[in-house]
Amino acid sequence: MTRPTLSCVCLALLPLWLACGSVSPRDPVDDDPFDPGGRPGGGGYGSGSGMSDGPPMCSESQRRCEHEFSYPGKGDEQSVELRGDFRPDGWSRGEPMKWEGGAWRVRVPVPWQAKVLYKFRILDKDGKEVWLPDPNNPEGEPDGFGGQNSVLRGVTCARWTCAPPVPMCAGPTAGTFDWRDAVLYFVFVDRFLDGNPGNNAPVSAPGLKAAANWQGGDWAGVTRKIREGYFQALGVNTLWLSVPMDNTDATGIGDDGELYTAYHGYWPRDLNKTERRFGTEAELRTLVDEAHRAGMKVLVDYAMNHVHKDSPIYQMHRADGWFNPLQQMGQDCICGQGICGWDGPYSKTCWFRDYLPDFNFANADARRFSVGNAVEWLQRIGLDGYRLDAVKHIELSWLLDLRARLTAEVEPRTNQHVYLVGETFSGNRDLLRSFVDPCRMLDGQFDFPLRAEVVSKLLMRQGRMQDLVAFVQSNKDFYGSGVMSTFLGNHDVPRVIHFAQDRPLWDSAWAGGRERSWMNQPARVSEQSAYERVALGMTLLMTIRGVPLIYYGDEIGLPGAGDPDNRRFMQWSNYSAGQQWLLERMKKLGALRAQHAVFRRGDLKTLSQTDDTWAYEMAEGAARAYVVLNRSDTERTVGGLPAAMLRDELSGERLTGPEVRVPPRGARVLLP
Ligand SMILES: [Ca+2]
Ligand SMILES: [Ca+2]
Ligand SMILES: [Ca+2]
Repeated sequence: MTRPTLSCVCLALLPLWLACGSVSPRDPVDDDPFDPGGRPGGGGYGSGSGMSDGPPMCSESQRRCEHEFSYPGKGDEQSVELRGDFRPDGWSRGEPMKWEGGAWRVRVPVPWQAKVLYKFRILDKDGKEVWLPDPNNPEGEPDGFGGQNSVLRGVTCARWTCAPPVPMCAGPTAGTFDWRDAVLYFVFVDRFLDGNPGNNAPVSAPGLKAAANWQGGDWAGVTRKIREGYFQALGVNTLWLSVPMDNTDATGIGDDGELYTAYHGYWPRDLNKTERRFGTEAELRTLVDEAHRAGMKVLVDYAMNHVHKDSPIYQMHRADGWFNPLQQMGQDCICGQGICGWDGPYSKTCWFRDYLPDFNFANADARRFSVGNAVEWLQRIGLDGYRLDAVKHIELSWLLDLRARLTAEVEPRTNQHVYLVGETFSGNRDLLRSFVDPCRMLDGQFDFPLRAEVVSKLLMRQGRMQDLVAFVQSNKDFYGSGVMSTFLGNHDVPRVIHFAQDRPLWDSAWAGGRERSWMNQPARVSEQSAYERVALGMTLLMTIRGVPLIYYGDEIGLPGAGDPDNRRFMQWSNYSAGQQWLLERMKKLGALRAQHAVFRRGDLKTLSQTDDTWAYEMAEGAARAYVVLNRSDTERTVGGLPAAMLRDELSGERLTGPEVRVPPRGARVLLP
């Protein structure tokens, strides 16, 4: 989608409180092909009620005055933006300015008689970025990074507008927790730690193999690891738990012809109950409370697309339009079969399997039920957000409704933006981006396209490093105000360690690896070099923006081919030297990211690149950090760094720029 520039021409034509104030700089309403037409509420200033002669009625705290900001400039700048606290997310999301009458200008509503801090973010004609205070405003104060913010004070006006009485979405960077700071760990509950053998209940069925059966992991086990500080030691501050809702006891044939149980959580049955094999609802609450006490957030997987056919909600509504019929266009419409492709016209109405009835969210009652169920779980358990499964297979209205209800009902009570991260398993960045809009839809998605680039260029050593550099440069602002989750592995792709072997087990980063899921399964990797390459990939993800995701076990290079072999039970002891080394390196990277905001929020700039090496700077305000990656199997000397003494946080060595040596398959994380 294109990003319309905010133009305030409309101010002359409409009453102020209906005009530009409600339009955010990248509001996609007009050109979003997925937009169903209505805004679900929240979202901005000035959705006030009708016109009158005088100013509208509202308390002073809600009054807003139009104020024109201007920056003299030269007129040859690529762009100039206003940044500041004139709006809750105004520091992270700028207001584009327009060149008019010899200056860059923009009019925005500012709070009545309040102090407003602001700055201009300028991209000059060469694309260089600078942040400057207002040269025409003598009043400023230190910005905490060695520079100055400009200060605007006490603006009042005769014709004010009113901030909406409805709660406003502040976005993922505002609130008590800035989601850019999140580091995520995916606990695949059934396979993590068995904290209570008393709730184990594997299914017995002829032909059912252990890898497809329940294996005993539970919430008590996760809680134990929170108490032991396992996640915190990795720098993890957010957990993603597999689906907690009751799942069926039945077995079903998977798309590979094998018999499966619902150990993964994606066959929900009673949407009002927790899964007994994972523990009681009280145990889930204990887990969340313990996580919160430890300063961690908790997301759970929510599978909204379908239920299992045993589900009471399906039994009640199988014939009244709540579910798409299995028969469509004269065939059983199973996703991926015949006319019912995973993409295309039936992608939202097809059934994943013939025992997984597909919700029809075009039906308002079905949608209200399902969105209400998601809101209810969030509030009842005290969750901080959702990982939303299979986003491209549901009607967009579901997502719009969920976000609107979270903004209106949940966030005002928690003063915390609810993080929604979606799964859209695709390399199509435009498709991924079409769902990313933190105040209307998703905060972010799992960055599958980035994963493919990192795995192929850093771990498999395909192509050239420059290809990865170009991709990351083009990707870093691609999703606008979205906060994407970056990752190397998850439960749908082969274990990352095998892509990093001296001879990778597959020749494409997109390989599913399922030909080895049930036979010829890979053993634990012995070569140290593979662990070093995984660490190299994680060094990149842990030193650039995004929410890095660690898939359980990847911190020790757990082996496994495609689904379900990539979901082996977690290994808690008897680490090999390579595993132990990787675990220690992951802790180091986690600590560095936690200590230095520049990695989480900074801007990336490439300093040098060759076929095998890459040096980049991360900068935020006055803070600087430098990262150098070497994917080759020989030591390399890499240039482009500052000619100064730098400390390598990974090795503890002191090095002097502008050139530094980097070990084979190694990295430097340098601080001044
Ligand atoms: Ca158990
Ligand atoms: Ca169950
Ligand atoms: Ca669907």
